[in-house]
Amino acid sequence: MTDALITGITGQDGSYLAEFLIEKGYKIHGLVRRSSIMSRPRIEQLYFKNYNVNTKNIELHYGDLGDSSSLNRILKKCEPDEIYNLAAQSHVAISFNTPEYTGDVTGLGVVRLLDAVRDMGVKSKFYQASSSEMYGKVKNSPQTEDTPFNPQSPYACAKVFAYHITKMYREAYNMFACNGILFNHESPRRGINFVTRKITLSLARIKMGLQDKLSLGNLDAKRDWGYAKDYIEAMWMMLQHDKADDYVIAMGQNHSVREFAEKAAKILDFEIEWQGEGVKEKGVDSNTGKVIIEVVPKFYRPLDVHDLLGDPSKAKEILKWSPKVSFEELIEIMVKADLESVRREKDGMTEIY
Ligand code: NAP
Ligand code: G4F
Repeated sequence: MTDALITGITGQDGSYLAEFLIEKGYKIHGLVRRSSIMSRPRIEQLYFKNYNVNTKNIELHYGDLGDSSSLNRILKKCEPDEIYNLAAQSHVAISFNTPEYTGDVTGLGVVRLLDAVRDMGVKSKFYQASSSEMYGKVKNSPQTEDTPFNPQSPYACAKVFAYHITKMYREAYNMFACNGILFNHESPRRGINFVTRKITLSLARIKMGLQDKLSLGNLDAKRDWGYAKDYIEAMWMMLQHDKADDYVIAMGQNHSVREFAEKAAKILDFEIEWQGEGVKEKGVDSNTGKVIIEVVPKFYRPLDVHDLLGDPSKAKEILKWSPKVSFEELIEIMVKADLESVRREKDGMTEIY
């Protein structure tokens, strides 16, 4: 049996990856942090279905990327064949409020883990969750594995450090370590303060009469958005290849926040007509004349990344990876899941997904 350690197992990607690897017959070790509420909605169902005192197909271990001692202890106990480092303070806007913490966990956390692997002499393959955010104010478009980085946030600076230290450990210590440079990927499990999920959940709540307006920041930012379930497969593919390398994972097309909101609204039978400019801009539902989208300055960032577009040719050619879910299908999956969860919320049932 192959043992995999997933840091960030309680997050969007970690939860999908754990399901994917269990299906493949892996034993999963998940690193989890202590929190005051014992709630891990994204992995609860998977855990209770697969945890058994005898087989223990899934085991959770307390630790933190800020704590080397926990990383050493977990590696010693699990001796994983594959490590997927997905844990991070992953919110770009919040990284401006917590720059030092973000640098510590998202940046230094990676060298803590890599060095624990080196110290233990464990022969683990290592995946680092690198990000398109590293390209920042882009130098070339579309972005490939060779495009220079130009980070625009504490989060992106931390990810650039993590990218280089992963590459450096690969070269210096002959470790099988890969960077997946993933462009934005979304799902019904996306955190509700990322823009896509904020849009689909808020519009579903407006539709069901539980909310008046959706408040957004920069409507013109463009992202190359794909489906998280397609992207976690690419992580696994990188570690199955015979040579460790770095790969861009993207759809190869981008869209604005404005376009995402319009398409999500249409699925719910709203027709958005934009009126005004800048912070005065509003999205009016032309069927009812009601303002359902407003621009609120607090959602602007001190620096934003305006236009990301990935070129996944290398992953397509070498790993034979390709995405299955289109941009339009992704929006539909998210809107339908949120409408369903809001209906349950309205009926007084707890949301489970
Ligand atoms: P996410 O939903 O925010 O999940 C982050 C995970 O990291 C959670 O499980 C969180 O645990 C854990 N974590 C945070 N701080 C930690 C710490 N100090 N020690 C241990 N665990 C910690 O993120 P995601 O969207 O799944 O993304 C996964 C990874 O890919 C992240 O590294 C992210 O930066 C990167 N990435 C994401 C995208 C994207 O579009 N989703 C694109 C490129 C790269 P709690 O549940 O306890 O908070
Ligand atoms: O959804 P976002 O917060 O994602 P962002 O900043 O692109 O970061 C995500 O993708 C990265 C990959 O490139 C990951 F590395 C990172 O961990 C994370 O998963 O914002 C997308 C865009 C931004 O330009 C933002 O300014 O949407 C704009 N936006 C407009 N209004 C908003 C809002 N973003 C958020 N979160 N909330 C708003 O109200």
